Amino acid sequence: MGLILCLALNSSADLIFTELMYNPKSTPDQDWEFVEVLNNGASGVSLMNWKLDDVANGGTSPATIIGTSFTLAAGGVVVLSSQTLSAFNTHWGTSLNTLNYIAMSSWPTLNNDGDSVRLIDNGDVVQRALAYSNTSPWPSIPTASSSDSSIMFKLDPGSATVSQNDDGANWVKSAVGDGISFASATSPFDIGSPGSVVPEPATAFAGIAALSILLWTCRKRVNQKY
Ligand SMILES: [Ca+2]
Ligand SMILES: [Ca+2]
Ligand SMILES: [Ca+2]
Repeated sequence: MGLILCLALNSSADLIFTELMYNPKSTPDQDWEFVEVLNNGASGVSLMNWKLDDVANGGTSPATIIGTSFTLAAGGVVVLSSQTLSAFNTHWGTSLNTLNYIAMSSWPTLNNDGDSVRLIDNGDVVQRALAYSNTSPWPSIPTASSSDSSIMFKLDPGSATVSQNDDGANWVKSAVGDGISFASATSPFDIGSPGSVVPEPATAFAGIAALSILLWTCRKRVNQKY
């Protein structure tokens, strides 16, 4: 029974990071940072007693225990931040969708010039580690106070691999108008898409193709009629 439970909790989880707000415009910087994680696997993953850290970095390596009962369903997305859910909701406003959210008791400050984020399970196994940078091939986000955007993984999360997730070229800076991102409700207006991931391109392309065929058929019928 114990073994089965361990396997259920600790078998390699297929998790990918889908968004990192490592350099928000709002201050203090680390208070408004967040990370978004997608369960890319076929079964739910319990995050009870997992940790989020930023590895050894500049002498600070806080390990934050996610001491809450939470199972991230297959295909589900969760946002982790140091804010209470209420404060996070107020900050991001009505554009925010219903959110899977975990308010962390402490937070591993995400360095603005690059860092590593790790998800460590309840058996101290690193289930996912991602090293990001603020320079090419990663989206350039300067360390100046003008920074305001998160970066998000731009490939179809449903079929993305971990190595694709690790490649900075597959990330893009969030921008209002990209179809998924929006500005926060409170000044100084951070930009991101907490809780939402990039739509599956295959679905979008299929939709566009279907619409094209429909329009072509309609036009043909109109032309035939007149
Ligand atoms: Ca930061
Ligand atoms: Ca750090
Ligand atoms: Ca997002």
